[in-house]
Amino acid sequence: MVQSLWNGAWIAALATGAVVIGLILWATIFHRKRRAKAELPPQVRYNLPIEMLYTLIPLVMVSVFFFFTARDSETLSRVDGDATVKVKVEAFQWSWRFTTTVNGKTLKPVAGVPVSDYHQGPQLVLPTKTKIEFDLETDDVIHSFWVPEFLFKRDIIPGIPEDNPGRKFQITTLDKKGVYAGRCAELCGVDHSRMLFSVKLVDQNEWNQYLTTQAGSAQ
Ligand SMILES: [Cu+2]
Repeated sequence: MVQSLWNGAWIAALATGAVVIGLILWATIFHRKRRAKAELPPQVRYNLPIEMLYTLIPLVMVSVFFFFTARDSETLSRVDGDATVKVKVEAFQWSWRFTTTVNGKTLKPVAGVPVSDYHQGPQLVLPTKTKIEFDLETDDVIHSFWVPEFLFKRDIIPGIPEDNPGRKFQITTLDKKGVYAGRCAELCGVDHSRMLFSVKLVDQNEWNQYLTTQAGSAQ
């Protein structure tokens, strides 16, 4: 959905650019001054139809952009609340603390320190093909949770109460195993660029194994 919104926005922008550049070229080539005469061509002023046209066309274009963006962001921010895996993400200057709850059982939190390689940062392990709910919280300033491969990013604002839906999002489309780089996407202080983490997506077998190893250390 994010990819097609992105593609659609680019196609619309390129089409708009082509029309604008086309009009500029048309005006400069076919309406240039041909002879060295001082007289002005006929001036178009207070022409109601033309003024309406160049008010309405941008309005229609903006409305179309707005419609698709609003429709998709509405779908993307939907949270059902019934996810079996819930992750509490706590951002702080300058790393992350992840606390995973599976079927109501909370695992030991994973916390990190500022690093220069995301492999060294805190690692959040999650199962593929599962509905996962994230709850974002910050201890200090504004941060932003971003895993580029997920095509999703959300700002974490201090002081937002837990029942505010803006803190939460859910993902159901994580289906490819692997280790994905994550970072903070909001300039948050001197070590902002070292606020790195990783998300490891595992299949159901590995996930069960992971839960077994975590069981001993569960709170
Ligand atoms: Cu940050």
